[in-house]
Amino acid sequence: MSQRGSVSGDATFWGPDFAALAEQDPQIADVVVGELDRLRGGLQLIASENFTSPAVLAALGSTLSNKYAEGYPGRRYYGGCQQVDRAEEIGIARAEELFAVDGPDGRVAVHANLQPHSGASANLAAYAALVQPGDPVLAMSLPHGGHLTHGAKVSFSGRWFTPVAYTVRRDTELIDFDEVRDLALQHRPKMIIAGATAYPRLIDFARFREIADEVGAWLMVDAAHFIGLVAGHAIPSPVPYADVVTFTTHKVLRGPRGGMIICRPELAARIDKAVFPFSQGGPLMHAVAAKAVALGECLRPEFRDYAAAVVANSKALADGLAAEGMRPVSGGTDTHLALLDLQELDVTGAAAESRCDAARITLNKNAIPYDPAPPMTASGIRVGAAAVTTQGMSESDMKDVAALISRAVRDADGSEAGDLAAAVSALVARHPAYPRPAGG
Ligand code: DSN
Repeated sequence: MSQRGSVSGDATFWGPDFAALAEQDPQIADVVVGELDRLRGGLQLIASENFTSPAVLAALGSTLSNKYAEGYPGRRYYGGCQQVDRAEEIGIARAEELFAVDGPDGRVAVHANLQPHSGASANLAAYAALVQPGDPVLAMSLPHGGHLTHGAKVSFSGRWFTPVAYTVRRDTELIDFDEVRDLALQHRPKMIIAGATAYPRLIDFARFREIADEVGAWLMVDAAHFIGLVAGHAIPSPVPYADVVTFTTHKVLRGPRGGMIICRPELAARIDKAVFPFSQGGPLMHAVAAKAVALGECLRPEFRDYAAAVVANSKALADGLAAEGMRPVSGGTDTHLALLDLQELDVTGAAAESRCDAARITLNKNAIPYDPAPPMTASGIRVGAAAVTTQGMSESDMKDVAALISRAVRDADGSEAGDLAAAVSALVARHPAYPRPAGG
């Protein structure tokens, strides 16, 4: 088989050419190389990040970036969309195959929209499709792990709609379903949102569905964080319960930066119109093609192994950090991420983030439930296992990672940063991200 596999057409490929960038614009080439070095040389533990494959990156860097394609496959406002139509059709078919679920009466079909530019854009489109300005929307409080688009006053969601926030219980740090139901009965929301950015546990979608049905609300699941685990069959799917599922494609799912929506087929036209023309113009067809590539990767059996390994590594990391004196919020994790309370160590989340940064460990400060500290200081850190699992680390590596984080977090004067950075480099060298080709 040739290097180009079974690709038809002109054999002269024209795609990302790093040498051309280096020659034409050394300043930006230096940024690109610097970022690759950062990824290769450190530990990437931000729970919302991952390492995309070279195939995804090639689609992103392709000439599909040039094409205007307002509309949907076969119904565009521009000519010349034959090729981008194929990319979007392939991606939609893969998404529909990946996220359809088995119900009591056979496969439950879904509709997919690959055009949202981001998770926030996907959420805006879901609001636009299902609710009216001013409507009450019930979603998780941001400081308890929600998202800006779940009703924060600084976002469209808090300004144009009437947000009502549910929280987690103080004792268990789990979603308080008694409160969710009470708030739903009191405020009669038109939409309930399940999903979070810093909630380490499984979400009971059936319970959310019951409450939504009781008050006649739509159920939207913002699955951005965990959709990759759903795609890999590592955790239960929200699809049987939700009217609409929104997500990003770049977290555990391991695709390009972007958004997507899955919905029940009867909502397809509403969702599609809410994405284009209501809230977006031309889709980013290079990103749509890259999403198709990632969805193809998710359909392979090895993605299930990957998703299971992410959860195993995340649990091992949370356990390791607990053994080092950091308290996992809710007692642990069922997913790709853990939230750690550092109050016992008397170290703020902000200090921990910058101390880890000095040791080449990238993670983020994060509010914990009922956090006494302001968000830019925070009392916790959030860690995720998606990227380290992609680079081949295992549960035993997570013990080493936890020990390195612990030393870094306690390194108040920075005296250990050099030694720690060297230890991090040695660890990641055993599992290189974006490995250099043999002889390269
Ligand atoms: N900013 C993302 C995260 O880190 O969780 C959510 O949008």
